[in-house]
Amino acid sequence: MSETRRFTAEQLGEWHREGGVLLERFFTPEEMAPCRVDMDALYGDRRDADAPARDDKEAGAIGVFSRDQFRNFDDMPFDCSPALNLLALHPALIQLARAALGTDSVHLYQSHSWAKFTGEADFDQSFHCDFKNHTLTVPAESARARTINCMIYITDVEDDLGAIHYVPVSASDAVCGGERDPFGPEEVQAPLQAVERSGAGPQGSIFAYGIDVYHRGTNLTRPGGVRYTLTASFKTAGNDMIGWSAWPVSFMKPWHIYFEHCTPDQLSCLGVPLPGDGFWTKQTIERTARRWPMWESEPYLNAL
Ligand SMILES: O=C(O)CCC(=O)C(=O)O
Ligand SMILES: [Fe+2]
Repeated sequence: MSETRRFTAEQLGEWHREGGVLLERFFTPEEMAPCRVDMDALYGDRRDADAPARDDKEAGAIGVFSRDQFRNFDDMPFDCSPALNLLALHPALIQLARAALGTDSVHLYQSHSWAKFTGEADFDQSFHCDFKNHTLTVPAESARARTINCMIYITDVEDDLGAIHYVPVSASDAVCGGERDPFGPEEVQAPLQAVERSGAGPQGSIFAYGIDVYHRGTNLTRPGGVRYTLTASFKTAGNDMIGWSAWPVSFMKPWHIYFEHCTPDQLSCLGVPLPGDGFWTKQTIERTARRWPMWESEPYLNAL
């Protein structure tokens, strides 16, 4: 893959050291424009431009998770154009995941779109780590057994538009030592908040983090505000500790978009073996071609 790297060694070093890094303008405005159109098509009619910002907490209280924060949240694939559907499999993102995890063999295990509108909910959350719903164990220490979790900003994500807040690993270690409680106990909330950073960034940026990083969603307070994001989470292929989506479960969704538009490399991130893999025989290729008629089977046939 001859994709130009869109991240520096310093940024990758920060991700390894501190667990989270903001990669500003990773995607171009040209790449983002059709994704924004897709998000509007999927969620735009849910917006109430006149809704006042909600703040369900008492003054100074810590945020809480609530169901209404997730009202406009959906797992890939999406009923829209290929632009948003293929964003999580962009070659530059796959390259980032491979570099971070230190392996060529990565799988996309989670990708969801999420629309947040001012007033739809109080989006303030308490500090937590995402390993609660990505593994039954705990975050790994070795890079290869970790995950890289990317939040892609399809709109500008400014501080009054619900920017994620996070605590770099060195700062949270100073508060909690090596302790990581996925739910974030009450006694660490205020000290973590004192050292939190904002992940605010312009459209096309990525906040790349790990499941061991304390972070929280924040409220949208701008009148008529909207925040669109897409998640893309990668693991090393074969890391059975990590999970979220079993892609075939959503077989009624438009998977044909992927078979029509993805390269073999992109498909491999969904668990479709690469050309040359022992799975591919004349029969498996013929059956796959019948199932997905727009699939380009030639590279697979050529590698037999
Ligand atoms: O959307 C965000 O900014 C963060 C949300 C979050 O951390 C979560 O729901 O686990
Ligand atoms: Fe989270």
